[in-house]
Amino acid sequence: MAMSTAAQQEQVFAALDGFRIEVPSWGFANTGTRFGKFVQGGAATTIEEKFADAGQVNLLTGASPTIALHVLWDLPGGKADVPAIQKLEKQFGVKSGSINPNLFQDAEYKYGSIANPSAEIRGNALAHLLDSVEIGKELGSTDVSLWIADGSNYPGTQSVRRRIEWMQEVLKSTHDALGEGQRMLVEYKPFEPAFYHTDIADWGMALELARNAGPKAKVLVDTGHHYQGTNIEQIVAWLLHLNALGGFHFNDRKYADDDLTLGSIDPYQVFRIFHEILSASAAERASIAFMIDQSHNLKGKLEAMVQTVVTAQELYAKAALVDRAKLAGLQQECKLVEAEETFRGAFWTDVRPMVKEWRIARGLPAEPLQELAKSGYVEKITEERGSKNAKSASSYA
Ligand SMILES: [Mn+2]
Repeated sequence: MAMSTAAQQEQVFAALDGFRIEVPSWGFANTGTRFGKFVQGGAATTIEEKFADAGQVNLLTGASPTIALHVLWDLPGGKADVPAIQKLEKQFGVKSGSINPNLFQDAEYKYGSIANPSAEIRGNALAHLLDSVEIGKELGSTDVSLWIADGSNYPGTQSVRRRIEWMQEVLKSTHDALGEGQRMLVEYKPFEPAFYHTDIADWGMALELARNAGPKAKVLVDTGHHYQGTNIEQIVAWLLHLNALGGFHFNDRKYADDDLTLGSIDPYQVFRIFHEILSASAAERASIAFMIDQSHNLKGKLEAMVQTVVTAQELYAKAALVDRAKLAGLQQECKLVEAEETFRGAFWTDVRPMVKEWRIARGLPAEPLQELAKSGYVEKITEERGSKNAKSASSYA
């Protein structure tokens, strides 16, 4: 028997009350492709503008109270920038979220950062990681989130094994500097920017490096960082089983790391991932950080971010509707069609009216995207930031 609408509503409300997803500072700034950069007049040009935009997304959705910070772009002065960030937190009602070191932009990282054959360059990378840990401590942020772009482009040109040892050493030293309550998340990616071998290419490598570093290190799953056809929810189930799932970078992909809007290509996959999360215990679930990792070159940045948070809420609400007790019984009896219909039925439920009810009940705008359009916020920031962005467009080489 299907759940009654009242019971469904209760499930959806409870799920949405507990659902938070972090927005990335870089999602509000101008970014480009390898081929061109289409500058947007309303893009954030300063850390203050990024906080303002994140605050706006949180006001509209009630679900994004934290902003991921990128050390190099958002705290170029390192720890000295912390008081300014704390001021912005108060001003815009958004807290600092994950701290993201940058080990890929500096020219010295041409042959790698924490896996570079040069001990001096590895030392510089470690120093940046330790600075990032300190920044996280001062901001009271839980996660230092590591994406390591290291790899090589030509067979035979690097020792894959030596590079493993070097990474282990740096990651262990970073782990040992973490404070109480702080964590280190290790992200993986099969290729790009390296096109022959990537030093942390899949979840197995990330898991082993995390385990070797210590108990505060967990794996970060970026949904766009998998080969076609990879069963991501199975990876999620394994990481949950091993108490090694730290969090997610959400986005969607059609071909590779495309940074497309979450759920725009395969919403059913996001639903399946959320089902695994909601099958976990409340304690397990509480330790999983949901983050958006998208930077849109064509869509309006505010609109894209609100649309993504709303989509995440809708897919999470759908997954909340899976009758997991019933499903467990059907799985045990191998009642395949009934099990699949129970699972699929939740996915096909139109949760939008219930999500809207939830927004109204929580004093939030019933339609966040429409509210954004009505608010005139995008026009206002385009007006304010337009000339700065036009300048950056002409100086972009
Ligand atoms: Mn990512």
